[in-house]
Amino acid sequence: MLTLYHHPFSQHARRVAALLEQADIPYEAVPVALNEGAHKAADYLKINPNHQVPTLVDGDVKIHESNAILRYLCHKYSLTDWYPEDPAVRASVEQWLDWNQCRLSRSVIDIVLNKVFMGDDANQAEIARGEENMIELSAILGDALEQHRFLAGNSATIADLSVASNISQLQLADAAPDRSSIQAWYLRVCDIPGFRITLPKM
Ligand SMILES: N[C@@H](CCC(=O)N[C@@H](CS)C(=O)NCC(=O)O)C(=O)O
Repeated sequence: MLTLYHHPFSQHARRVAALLEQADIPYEAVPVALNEGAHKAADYLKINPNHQVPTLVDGDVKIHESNAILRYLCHKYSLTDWYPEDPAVRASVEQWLDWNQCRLSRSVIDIVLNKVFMGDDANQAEIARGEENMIELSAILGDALEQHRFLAGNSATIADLSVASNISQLQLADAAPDRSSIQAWYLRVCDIPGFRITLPKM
C-alpha cells in the first residue's frame, strides 16, 4: 500500500492526491500537521529531509517533490493518458510541470502564504512582487490555453493537475487569474472527479 504524507492546504500534495484518486490507486493518506511543526519532527525528517509535504512512500521507495511523484505514479501504473508517450506531447507536459515549479509556484507562495496564512506577519513586499509577476504569468498561461482545451493538447495530463492545483491555491487568496481561457480550463479540470474531491475546504 502506498502512503501519501500530505496536508489539505498544500497544493503540492493535492496534485498527487488528485492523480491517486482519479486513477483509483489505493493509498493511505497521512496528514502532517504543518501548523504544529510536525514536518520538522525527527521522525518526519527521516522520511523527507526537506521538511515538506508531499512525500510518497512505496515500500522501500521514498519520493519527495510533487511532480516527481506524479511521474513515478504514471510510470508505475502505466498511466499513459496522464503522461503521454508521444515525444512532442511528453515534452509539452514536462515543460508545464517545470514551468509550474520554476515560475508559477514562487508567485503563488508570495501571494497565498502572506495573504491567507501569515496574519499580522504578512510580508506586503512579497505580496506586491507576487501580484506583479502574476501579470506576466497569467498572460503566458492564458495565451497557451487559447490554443488547446488542456495544457498539452485536448486531453488532461498531469501538467493540468499540477498547474491547476496552484490556481486553486490562488483562489484561497481571491487572486486566481481572471483571463477567460484560464477560467474555462480551470472549470474543465474541476470536472475531473479526482481533482475536485481534493480541493481545499476553507
Ligand atoms: N517543490 C516541492 C514543494 C513542496 C512544498 O513547498 N510544500 C510545502 C506545503 S505546500 C511545505 O511542506 N512547506 C513546509 C516547509 O517548507 O517547511 C514539491 O513540489 O513537492
